[in-house]
Amino acid sequence: MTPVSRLLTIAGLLTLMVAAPVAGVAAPILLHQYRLNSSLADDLGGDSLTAHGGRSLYYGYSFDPNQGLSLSNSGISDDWSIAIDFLFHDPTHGGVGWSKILDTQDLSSDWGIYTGWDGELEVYADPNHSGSPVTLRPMTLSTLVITRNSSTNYVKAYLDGELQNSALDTNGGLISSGPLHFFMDDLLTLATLNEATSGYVDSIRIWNGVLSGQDIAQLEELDPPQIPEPASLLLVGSGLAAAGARRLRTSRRTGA
Ligand SMILES: [Ca+2]
Ligand SMILES: [Ca+2]
Repeated sequence: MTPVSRLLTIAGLLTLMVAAPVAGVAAPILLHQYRLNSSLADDLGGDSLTAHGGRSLYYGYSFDPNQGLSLSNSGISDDWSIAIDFLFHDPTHGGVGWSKILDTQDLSSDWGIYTGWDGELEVYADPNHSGSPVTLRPMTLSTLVITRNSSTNYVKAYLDGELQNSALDTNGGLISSGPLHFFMDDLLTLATLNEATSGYVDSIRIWNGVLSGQDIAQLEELDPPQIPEPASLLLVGSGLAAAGARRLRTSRRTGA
């Protein structure tokens, strides 16, 4: 067994642990897992992410507008799930525009997943879109999971395990053409708008199928809160602030 095939086997086992099949849809396989801890490498041996000007920190990746991450060959197409543990410094983008979280068409179209003017989560599918009833908190890590199901054409958005909103992607604007971009806008199609903002991403996971709501509710954060060794403090930078923000979120969820 080659190292690559062994890794794929590990990926298959991980899938069995977290993902049950949605009716009529093959069980999703975890294709890529990025912890982003001082590295852009894939835990499962796939392609590394490419950075576009941000900073790789001890616990994650910090970015200014349009300094996000990309993956040239994601291996997904019309059925997929993507989990992103991230924060925006200001999810409202100062009230002046949307901010793109996920682009599936090599920055060639406006379709994608965004935060909107009020900091809500926007599923901008083709030709429908919907905004979430809740808004993202500034400087607070959230676990966002997006799924696309080719049997229904629905794209669904879950925040911290709960379904928030969905939209019908009838014309396939959120089908992946291969490359994925995170936190980068399709500037070519909206040259007068800069639909991107600054933030921090803790981890990214990509499946080639549709996770169920039950799977997503049970999904654990990939990197639990960590306290750095004193010698590492200088390397942590804004990653430490992000860890603090995560603890705030945990407190809020438990009511503590
Ligand atoms: Ca755009
Ligand atoms: Ca991380």
